[in-house]
Amino acid sequence: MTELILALDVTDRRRAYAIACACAPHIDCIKIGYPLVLAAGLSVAGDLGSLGLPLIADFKVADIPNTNRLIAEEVFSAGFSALIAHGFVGTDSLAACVDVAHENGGECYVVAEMSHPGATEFFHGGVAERIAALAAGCGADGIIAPATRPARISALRTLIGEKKIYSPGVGVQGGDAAVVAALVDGMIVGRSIYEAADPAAAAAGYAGFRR
Ligand code: NUP
Repeated sequence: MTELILALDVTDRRRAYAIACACAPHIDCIKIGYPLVLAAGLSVAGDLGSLGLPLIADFKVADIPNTNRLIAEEVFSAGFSALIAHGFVGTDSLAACVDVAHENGGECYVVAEMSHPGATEFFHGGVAERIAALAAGCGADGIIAPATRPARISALRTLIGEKKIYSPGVGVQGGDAAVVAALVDGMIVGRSIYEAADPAAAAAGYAGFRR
C-alpha cells in the first residue's frame, strides 16, 4: 500500500502535536527533522510517539561511521522507528546507520536523489543511481526519491529490487499525488497539509490517493 507520511516541519511543539493528533486518523507515519527537533528538543519524539504511528527522523545523516553510529543510537533511543541518511558519504558510513537501525528493530532510508531544483546539479549524471545501488547493497530498507521527477522514481526503482521508495515533493514543490502514489511506497507531504486551513481535511484528501 502507498503510505501517507506527514512531514511535520512546524517549529512550535504544541502546534506540532495538535496537527499530528488531528491528522493521525488519515496518515500512516510522521516524519520530523531539524526544524521541529531543534526548536522543541529531541523529546518531542516522545510526544508524537504516543500517537502510535511510526516516526521517521529526517536528519539526512552524513558523517564518518563513528559519528553516524552515535547519531543513530540517539535517534532510536529517543523512540524513532526509522532514520533517513545520506549515501554519498560511502559504504562504511551508511552501513553504520543501517546497522544501528536494524539492531534497534528500526529502518534506515537513504536519500538517492533530492526533490528540489538544485538537486540536479549533483545527483544527476549517475550519482543517484550509484547511491540507490549502494543503499540496496548495504541492506537499507529503502530510498528517498523525488516526487517532482516521476521518471527518476521509475529509473531508480529498477536498481533497488523490493526495497521501498519514500517520496517527498508532493504538493507545494509541484509533485502530483495522483501520479506519484502509483509509483512509490510512501508519499511524504508537509506544507500542503500542515499549512492548510484544515490540516485533517487536507490529510484526508491526500489519503484518498493511497493505493
Ligand atoms: O529530497 C528531499 N526533499 C524533501 O522535500 C528529501 C527530503 N527529506 N525532503 C523533506 O520532505 C523536506 O525536508 C520536508 O521535510 C519534506 C517535504 O515537505 P513539503 O515540501 O511537502 O513541505
